[in-house]
Amino acid sequence: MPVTVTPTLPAAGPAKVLRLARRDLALDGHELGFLRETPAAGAAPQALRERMAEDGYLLMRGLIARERVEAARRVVLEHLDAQGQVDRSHPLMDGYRAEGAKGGYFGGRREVTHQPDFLNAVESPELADFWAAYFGEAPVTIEYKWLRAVAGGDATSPHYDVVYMGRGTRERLFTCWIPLGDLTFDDGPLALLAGSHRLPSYERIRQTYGNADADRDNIETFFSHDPREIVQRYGGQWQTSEFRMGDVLIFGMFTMHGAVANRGPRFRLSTDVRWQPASEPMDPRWIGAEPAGNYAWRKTPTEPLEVSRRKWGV
Ligand SMILES: O=C(O)CCC(=O)C(=O)O
Repeated sequence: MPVTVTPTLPAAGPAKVLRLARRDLALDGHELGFLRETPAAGAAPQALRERMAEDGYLLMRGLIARERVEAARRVVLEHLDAQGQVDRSHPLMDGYRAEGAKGGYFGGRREVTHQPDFLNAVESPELADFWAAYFGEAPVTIEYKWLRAVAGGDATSPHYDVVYMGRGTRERLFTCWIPLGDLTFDDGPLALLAGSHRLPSYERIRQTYGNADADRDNIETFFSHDPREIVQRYGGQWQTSEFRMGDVLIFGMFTMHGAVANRGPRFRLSTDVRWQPASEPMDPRWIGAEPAGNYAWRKTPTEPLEVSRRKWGV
């Protein structure tokens, strides 16, 4: 029997339908609802830790100064523009795609991610202060930055981050998903599966898939391409939101997440940056100026998802 989490209910009116990974879901508060917000100002660290334990995420509105995020957005758009990917019949900062533009994954591309204006946002004092308070000790951020310019096409399928970066601390490493633009639902925001980090119905998934390692096991790394299949079998609720620059969505390594498809004409720009206590072990694959990253993953044919799931019995 799937265990449910407290559903978040939508405003009255017809439900919008969003494409999450490869499945259309109604944003009606059943399989898909709204992320719960946490005020960025004034929350006590203990209350934040409790909410993280309960929800598996914190949606912090306006945590980073908007101007910093705008400057980081400009860095990324200038890079895309130099590649001819931006439709310059609109202002650059509007981020419209040129015809045929595919966007791209720019993780680890230091000529973009280590521009001062980019680092000023993703390693901002606001974030450093937040993490120092949250951990109650000095924080550190992983030097490698994940960066995406998402055009149309398939959106990120559901997964746990731990399969990519689980060789250091697993319990005190957190992802900050930072939209580098104001995002409507049509721009393709992130979605999280509330409950996947703690519901007993997910225990076997955490014990099997959650102990997989992209490099050691060379698995596909996604858990499913179908968000409905997961909630129907295991419970919980997908949750998403629209975003403004400065908002940060924070979650742990065992919170299942994926993305809503970008159905608009603009790029969905976002970065994922990771923070942890400086005292805890770091995954060696991601540290230093030239990290190995997922060095073995996909170097040979990956194990198909169906095979992995059969082995795990989930
Ligand atoms: O932005 C996306 O589409 C995926 C991001 C993600 O998987 C992450 O932040 O770990």
